[in-house]
Amino acid sequence: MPTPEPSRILATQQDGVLLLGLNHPPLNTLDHALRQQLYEALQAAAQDASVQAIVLHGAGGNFSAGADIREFGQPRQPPWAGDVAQLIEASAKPVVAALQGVALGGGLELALAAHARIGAADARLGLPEVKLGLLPGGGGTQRLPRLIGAAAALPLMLEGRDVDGNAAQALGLLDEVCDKAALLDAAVRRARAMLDGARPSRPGTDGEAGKQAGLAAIAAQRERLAAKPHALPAQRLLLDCIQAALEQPLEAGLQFERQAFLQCVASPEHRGLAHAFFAEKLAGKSPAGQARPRPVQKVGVVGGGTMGAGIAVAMLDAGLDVVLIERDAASLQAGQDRIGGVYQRQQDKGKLSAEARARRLARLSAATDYAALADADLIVEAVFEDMDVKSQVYAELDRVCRPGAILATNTSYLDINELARRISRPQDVIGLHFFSPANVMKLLEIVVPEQVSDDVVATSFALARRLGKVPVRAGVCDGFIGNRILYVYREAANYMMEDGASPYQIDQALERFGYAMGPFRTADLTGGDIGWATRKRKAATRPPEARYVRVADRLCERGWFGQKTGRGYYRYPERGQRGQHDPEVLALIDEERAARGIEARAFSDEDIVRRYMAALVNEASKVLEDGIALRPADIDTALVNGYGFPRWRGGPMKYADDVGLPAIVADLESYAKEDAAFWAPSALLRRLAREGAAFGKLNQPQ
Ligand code: 3H9
Repeated sequence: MPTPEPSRILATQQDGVLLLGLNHPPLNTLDHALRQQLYEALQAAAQDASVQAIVLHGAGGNFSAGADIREFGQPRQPPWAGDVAQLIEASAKPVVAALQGVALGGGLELALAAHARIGAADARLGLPEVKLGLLPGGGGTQRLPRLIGAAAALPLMLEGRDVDGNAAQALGLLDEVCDKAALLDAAVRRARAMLDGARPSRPGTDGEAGKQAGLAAIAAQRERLAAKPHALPAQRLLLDCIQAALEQPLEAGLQFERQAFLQCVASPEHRGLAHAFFAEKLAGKSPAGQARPRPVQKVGVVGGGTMGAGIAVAMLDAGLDVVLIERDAASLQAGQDRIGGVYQRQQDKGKLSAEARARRLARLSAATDYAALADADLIVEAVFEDMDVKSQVYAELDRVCRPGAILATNTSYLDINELARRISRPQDVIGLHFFSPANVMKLLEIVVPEQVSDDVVATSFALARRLGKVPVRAGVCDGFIGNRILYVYREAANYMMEDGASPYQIDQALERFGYAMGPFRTADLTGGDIGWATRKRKAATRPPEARYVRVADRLCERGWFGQKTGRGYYRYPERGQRGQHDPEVLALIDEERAARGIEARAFSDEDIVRRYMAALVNEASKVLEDGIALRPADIDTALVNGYGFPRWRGGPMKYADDVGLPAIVADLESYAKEDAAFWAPSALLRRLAREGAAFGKLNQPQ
């Protein structure tokens, strides 16, 4: 016989107070069974004479992470979270919500309907729906503005930000903050105190001044969104809902919210964002099975350049101790200054207090002698991208580091297998590929060489979580997942430029598609010199038959490296200004076309996007075939978090599934008539298209 599912609601009584514990571990998501059982428990409590008041809490450390996102793809059954919330609000017996762990989305909306809220100081309260292309649909858009005022409620919902217990109390979201261990007792006490009918008043939107402040905040946000090419429908609808909260009675506002919520659920933006959410969860699971992470507290960073300094800041921010190593005193000082500079800028912008900065810097030490790494648990090498230079660093690490220390490299494309083979402990070597600025960018490629031991992989995933990064496992090859794919779609952009599209048109087409910046604008930002050096280094090994567009080299020969030199593909007459089109660049491209006998042809914006995406998806599919990425979700996660792919589209593999793989194959086949070596569809892509399958299928366990 199948074991019956445990009850979603745990009910106990204390002093005439009924404690209803949400019991759907680990996060008490509000799936249908939980909503149904809670609804029934509340109805029963209303009838039960022994119950004088109710405390709603979460069993197992969390209140609730909100609606079960997986249910949004399926027909949903009542009672809705909003129905449960209304029952709570209408209860003649006082209801107190006791919040600990996470109280997010629909979870917080239940609490907003209660007659009082009490929470632990470290609880996380928020309405993050917008991050999933949704808006709060359980009454949150109506009750939060009424509780704390529309002007304060608006940014919380529009940014999907969460706040801790103390901040929530300051906002008026919590009536009381207390110790986690004392939470339930305090909630029972408060519920009993409310038995005489005294309920906290809701200051909320009372008064004309509050209403006008709210309307002004809404108008300002509307203007801001109107200027954004890709504001989400959920963001606009959210503002409409908050306005309804200011202008309409609660019941009408709730109905308005319900319609807006259903519109969001049906939007492609929601599907894309939900896909990105689950792709990240999948990518973030260590592929090393049950292997236990090694403990990490002291980290060495070798190299204090931009990358090394950013990595050091990321580690310090996560509470780790850092030893910075450089080859001489001057370089060491420069590295320390870079780290100090990052914190100084954060402090100047008001993002970091002087005390927090001092606490972080107190965990930083610096040395020119590798002996300082003798007791480090993990070392990240971030020196110049050259096998010999890195090998010398690794030889030193091999000599001084304690057995069991993890030796990580931040290389972007060198052969980590080769690096590992050159030392006596290849099992401890792994790639941790950070993206610049390393303390800001979310993506961390965890590059897994042949001989690495499982617990080193497990440690790297655990470290990524601690750093607040989004990890993706990658195999060893030139460029790993992201840079390997980037190289190919950048080439597609170069080909289109040489064949007739201007870099400005290409950028514009891709920005309209959803990239924050097109490829040529991005090249100007990152600086043309780095790519130029790489191309020169690789020139000898480039297949002679491969097409090679020389425009970037020609720009670099003139010293036009992009923003930092004031010229690149664009002109930058003033620092920080958006680039202007440059007729000299267009003339230079014309010269290149003439030299190659290419007659410029017209590309529509749609042609540009199709070619760019076909090149991207085709290389991504080869990355899968080669086992460099384990699943399409890993590619989606990498491209969204490290390469500016629009998150609301879910990722390139999700995009390919949405367009349909046969259409992508047909495009590739037509382009292959021009250049078969570059455009021929990968075997995997052909097979999936033939079978009528989608990449999404490969995300499920086979
Ligand atoms: C909403 O509430 C709409 C309402 O307004 C309207 C109602 C009508 N649903 O992240 P973790 C899974 S919208 C389904 O590793 P952590 C997650 O996939 C919702 N599944 O834990 C993973 O599964 P698996 C608004 C969910 O401790 C497992 O739980 N709420 C949901 O690092 C563990 O997750 C949100 O947007 C969910 N809501 O972080 C909150 N949440 O093990 C979204 C998690 O199979 N969630 N899972 O891979 C989060 O931000 C984080 O999960 C959280 C915990 C911070 C809560």
